Amino acid sequence: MNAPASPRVASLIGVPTDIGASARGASMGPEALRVAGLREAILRQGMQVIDRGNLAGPVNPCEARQGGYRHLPEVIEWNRALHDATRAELAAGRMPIMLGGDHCLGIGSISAVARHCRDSGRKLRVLWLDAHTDFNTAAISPSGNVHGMPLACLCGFGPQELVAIGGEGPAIRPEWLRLIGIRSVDAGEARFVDEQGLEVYDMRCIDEIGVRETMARALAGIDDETHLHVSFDVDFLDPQIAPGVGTTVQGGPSYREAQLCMEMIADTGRLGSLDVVELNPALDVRNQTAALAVELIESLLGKTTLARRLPAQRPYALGQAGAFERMSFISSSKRARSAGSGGGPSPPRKAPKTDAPSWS
Ligand SMILES: [Mn+2]
Repeated sequence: MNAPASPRVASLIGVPTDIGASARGASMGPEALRVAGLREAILRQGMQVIDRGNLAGPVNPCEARQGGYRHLPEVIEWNRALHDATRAELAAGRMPIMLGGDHCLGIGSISAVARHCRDSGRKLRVLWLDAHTDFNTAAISPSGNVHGMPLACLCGFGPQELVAIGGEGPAIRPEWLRLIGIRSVDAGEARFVDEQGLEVYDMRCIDEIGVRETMARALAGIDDETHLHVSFDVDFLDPQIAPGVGTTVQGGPSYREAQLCMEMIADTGRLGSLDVVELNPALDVRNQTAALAVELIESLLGKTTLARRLPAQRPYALGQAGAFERMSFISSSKRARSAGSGGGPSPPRKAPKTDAPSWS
């Protein structure tokens, strides 16, 4: 039995809070994404959009750490509201798109997605696009900010109210996670990531094998029974193209690398839910980071430059022949063209199917 593919109706859930962050301002993220044309971008991809407006919750009291956490009661309240809102959209067969807000909100959205998958017998794969691993606990976090802890909480390491937000026990298992774009990890956190065996594709990995191979590996094993959740922290992107975030880290994916990432995710046809978090309009320049996030979301939902004829099966059927071959053909014919400079037209050259890209 084939599970239905990606839902065709998206529900926008604004969560205007920076309760888990150090810098203020991510609370303005939902409106910045709307102003940048998110709804229109989704409509262009042939989907319907329901904008649920913004959830309500406590203000940010800007207090110091207490018992290991900053603002834990408020973090719990916001995440409970988001959990319930996300569940309702999933139950109605729609694709919840959470407009953050800081990344502590991944607890509410992903716990709801995990619960939905449990109840409907689906597998879950979570792609965590981020400069940071967000795998701190109160014991090892330097700051106590919960936006550095959501993955640990989801995997069972955190305060009970967050760990069990979606029912008893941890929401997810570490082996369902793929972390991509990582380039800033606290020392204790790095040890914990290693202990728990998280599958991390850091920037060095991307430098060495390229985005295409990285994504092929991160998406491997996804099938028709998989619900794919993308948690897109805008600080994943290089700060040169995305200055509007509170925790910029040099050396992130470029514009084209980020686009390829999104396009390859779209090609799976399995996207079921999405978070867009940590966009901070107070630090942005003329809303450019919001506009870029919207562009990338459009690619994630299937925008392509040309009509692509991909195999009916999952196109990046990861490891199978097909789309990768075609891409090799494109890149090798481009090389053939650029190599043919100088006198006269270059001889026609048919790229061999087996012409492998240079990084493989
Ligand atoms: Mn994050």
